Amino acid sequence: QRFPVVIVGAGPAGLTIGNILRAASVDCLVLEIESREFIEQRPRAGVLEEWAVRGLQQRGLAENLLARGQVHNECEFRFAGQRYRFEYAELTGHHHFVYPQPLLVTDLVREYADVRGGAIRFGVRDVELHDLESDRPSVSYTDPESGQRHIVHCDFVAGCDGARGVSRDALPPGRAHVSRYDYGIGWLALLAEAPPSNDCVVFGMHPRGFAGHMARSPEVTRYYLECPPGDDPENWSHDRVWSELQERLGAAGAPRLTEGRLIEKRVLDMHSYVVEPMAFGRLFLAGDAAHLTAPIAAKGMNLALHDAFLLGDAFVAQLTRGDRTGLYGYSRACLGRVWDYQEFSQWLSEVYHGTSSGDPHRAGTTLARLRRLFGSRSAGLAFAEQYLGKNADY
Ligand code: RFL
Repeated sequence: QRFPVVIVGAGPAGLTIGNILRAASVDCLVLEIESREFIEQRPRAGVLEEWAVRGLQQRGLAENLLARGQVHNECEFRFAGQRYRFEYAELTGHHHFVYPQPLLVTDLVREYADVRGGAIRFGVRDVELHDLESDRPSVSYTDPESGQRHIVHCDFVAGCDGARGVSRDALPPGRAHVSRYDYGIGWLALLAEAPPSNDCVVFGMHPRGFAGHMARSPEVTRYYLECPPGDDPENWSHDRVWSELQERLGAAGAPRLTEGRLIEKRVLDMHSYVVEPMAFGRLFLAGDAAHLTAPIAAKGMNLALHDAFLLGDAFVAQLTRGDRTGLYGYSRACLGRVWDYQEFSQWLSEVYHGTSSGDPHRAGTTLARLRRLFGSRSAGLAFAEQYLGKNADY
């Protein structure tokens, strides 16, 4: 079997690249370890930056998103018992979109496999990458039904298999550097079968710990509660979750949260990593496979899409016109935005977690930072620019 490009992983990054290639009539094969049903339901991100949506739209991938996604213009900070609205759209003219990741993945798979005729294998096992430094790389996998081993020869491999994939391990230690940052903080990530309790995102900075409220749909709301890293979700009963949320997100004039059944409850240890460079021989990494951003600033899926636009276009330029410049510059072009978002996540982490650090000095500087956000237009603008994401013309 031979395909010009093999894409490992059918997440937002891999599927976007696949769609870009198919639109240019370049053949590719996507290999995914999970089933189609599983990836279409896996709950995760929801906040998309405007430039990312525009990038999808320009590639014919945003029809449902634009019809059904919500536009978000402001967010709310709650601290010291008060509510503070941050109207970032009014300040900048830009907004966010909220569209759950499983819906985006569903749209991308349908377009890739059912409309653009892209090849995809679900449920594959033991994916291995071979001869990446040669001009005849290949990828092998075990077929789930026959149990047979297949080898696919290709020109390029796109490693889009997320944080727990195998592509990153194919980079020899001497040829790539992985830098890591551990926040030393855990978040209990929750999905509640309950309508949102506010008309925008809420960030609660409380001495008991950070809490977050993010609408996902009219019926489902995502909540976060700061907790010790490595905490057991079983330590968090239904009653404990809701009483902590009510307390940490409580503020003068704020209605009580609408409670509901918890349909997801998992502890995320806040950590990040960056692989440099994001390429090795014929392998190009994209999305979480190359860089993990703790969900503090809701940037991961946006970065995955940014990489995918650049890599998809670069493959098309190379394979249809022999133009190598996109692939040569790919890693450097991605890493600027990656580091920018890593820095913003660290800055925001201090805002979220400073008041609960137990250190009165950190709590004092955090509150000063928050007051500055609302007292100074230029501080507000600087925050809004990072929060909304770097604008890019695609
Ligand atoms: P994905 O989505 O993890 O997709 C990788 C795919 O590869 C498959 N796979 C393999 N396939 C073949 N062979 C192997 N050996 C494989 N190993 C794995 C996997 O099954 C999967 O289908 O990576 P991608 O495409 O890079 O996309 C990254 C985003 O999914 C991720 O950054 C975001 O979900 C992060 N994130 C958020 N990002 C945002 O931009 N905004 C948000 O609001 C936001 N909220 C979140 C988040 C991540 C969260 N979790 C669970 C860490 C909220 C949460 C709770």
